[in-house]
Amino acid sequence: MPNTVTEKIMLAHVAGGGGLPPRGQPVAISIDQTLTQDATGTIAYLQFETMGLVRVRTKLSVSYIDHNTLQDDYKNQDDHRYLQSVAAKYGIWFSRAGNGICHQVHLERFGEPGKTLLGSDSHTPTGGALGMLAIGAGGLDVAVAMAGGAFSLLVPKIYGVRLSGELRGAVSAKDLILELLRRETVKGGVGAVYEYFGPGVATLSVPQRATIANMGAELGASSSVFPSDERTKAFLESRGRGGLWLELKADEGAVYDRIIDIDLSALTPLAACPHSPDNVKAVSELAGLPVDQVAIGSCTNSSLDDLAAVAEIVRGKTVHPRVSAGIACGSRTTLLAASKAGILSELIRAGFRILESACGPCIGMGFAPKSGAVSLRTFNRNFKGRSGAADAGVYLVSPETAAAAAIAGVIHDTATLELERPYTLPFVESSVQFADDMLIPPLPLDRARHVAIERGPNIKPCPVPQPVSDSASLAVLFKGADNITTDDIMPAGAKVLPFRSNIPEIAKFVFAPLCPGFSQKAQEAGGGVIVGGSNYGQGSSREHAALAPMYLGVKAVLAKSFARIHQANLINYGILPLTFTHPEDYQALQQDEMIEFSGIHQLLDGLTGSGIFEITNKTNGKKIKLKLEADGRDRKILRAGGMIPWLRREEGV
Ligand code: MIC
Ligand code: SF4
Repeated sequence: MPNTVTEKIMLAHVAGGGGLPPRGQPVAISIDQTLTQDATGTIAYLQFETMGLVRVRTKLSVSYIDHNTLQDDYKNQDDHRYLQSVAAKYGIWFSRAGNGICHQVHLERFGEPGKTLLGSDSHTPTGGALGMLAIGAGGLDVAVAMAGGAFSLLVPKIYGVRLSGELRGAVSAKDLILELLRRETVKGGVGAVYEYFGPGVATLSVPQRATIANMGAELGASSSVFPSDERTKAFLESRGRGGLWLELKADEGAVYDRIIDIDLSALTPLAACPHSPDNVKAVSELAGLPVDQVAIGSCTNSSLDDLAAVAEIVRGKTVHPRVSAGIACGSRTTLLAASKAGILSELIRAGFRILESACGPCIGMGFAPKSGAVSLRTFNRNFKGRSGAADAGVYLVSPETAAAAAIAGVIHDTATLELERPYTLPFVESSVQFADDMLIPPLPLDRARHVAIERGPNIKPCPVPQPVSDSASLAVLFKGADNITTDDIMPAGAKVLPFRSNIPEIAKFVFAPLCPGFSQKAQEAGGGVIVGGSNYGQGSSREHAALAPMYLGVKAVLAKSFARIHQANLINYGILPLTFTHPEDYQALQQDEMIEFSGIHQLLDGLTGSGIFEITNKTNGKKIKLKLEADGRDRKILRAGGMIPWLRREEGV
């Protein structure tokens, strides 16, 4: 039977062997590699520690420091030391602060065609650029994978993206993914993998593919996958890893659930306007809009190719006086290569502020724009307030569009720019050298055993959920609209991120942007439920968006639909994910109303039932039909009170 690349990789990883179930059915796959970063890693490793192993059981696990690098007191550095000691003790590679953004470094240094990668970060699918099946998940799922457990998911639908033609002038890979976001929206990819094929694929370099695979996360997709071809081989060879290459392409006649055609030659420069990555407009429509800030970098657009494009556009010119421009290289390897190729000096000369190789402004860690700013960023998310300025308007654009605006001081129609690809790339590529000095390899077991874990005072044990009770009377603590992000539920930024290892403290910020006082209200009410619209929990993989509400007593989320990673996180922390079977019930149910649940245990024990049950709105006596979004395994996890109590019961962990 002909297979897609995604199916080939999944088939080779079905836990316990056997065939791949039909699309939409549950499957467990073995995980070759894991990655964590410092903002999600502390909880992941605190959970891993409770599993009592002496070493990770994956082929490769890497712990990156890239998010919490703004160290305005001891907390973040304490987290870094904790992570470094955990890595040393359990056989994990450690990427020190300054070495770069996890996805960029992983692509350059560890990515491998045909392998599975599970990462506690939603942009883990960046690895799909190399023909891997790379999936983002909550930290607890990654901890389980590090302990040798399989990863459970529903076999995804596969959307084939057939590329033809070639990118022209200043049009870049970013414009391709923005075009897809324009067509598909932020929920278009839920339950699916986007797999790229067709003659246009060979025209895209691995860094360009990485931009596309990275931002596939914004489509709500489980992953994005490219074939592994001659371009993949060339990339791996340029990084001294050519021996890992293997060819991977879809079989003739492979079945896609849908085919989306994109002619690369017909694309034009695009921008995602405030405050959603799918609010896409043509750059030509925005031309002339004054710009206050330009930020280049993030795991989406910080390759050498991207920096070379920027240098080409700003060569001999100066950043406009109205614009504050900053650049953060994706990795130290890239930064060194950019320096060697003269790209960095051109950027410094033009007036760019050089930020460290880390997530930085992408997650509100410094370089916040001015109030009411128009900020052009080459990043992947422009949710309201994420930049650190609540009233700033963030536009997501390509490095080419960002660079042109930095010089002009207004959005410039990049379609009119005369640019010859591939810029200075042949020279740049040949000058790439590995900068491995900031990567610490795993210690041998005999030395690892003696490592003591360093635990700063801000690192608190992870709270464990209480098993769901059979019946309850609960208040609707908050009702939100469609597309509530995990940034809305559990904001990030320089003030909040240092509490990622301290749940009681971080819980004080739950829903802070949308519902100030939520935390106190939830605790005073003795817990309750949250009501959301469709695609509830889109965006970041942060399990804190489930863990902190759980700590505050949230027992269920009632929504029109859920984003995949967040739904799994809710289950892992014992919170019921429930969908409305009638959309009008969502409209009718109001904040602060009381609802009555009963028969929950029977529902969870009925492992194969439809999951449909009724609750009563106590305020008006109305019945509401809900569906529990959980398969047999998930129901067992919920019945046990979450993943950790379930693992203890099942595996004696
Ligand atoms: C993000 O881009 O939102 C983050 C910060 O990288 C998150 C992870 C986190 O919240 O720590 C993600 O994408 O999963
Ligand atoms: Fe870091 Fe931003 Fe990428 Fe998240 S999206 S990993 S914050 S650079």
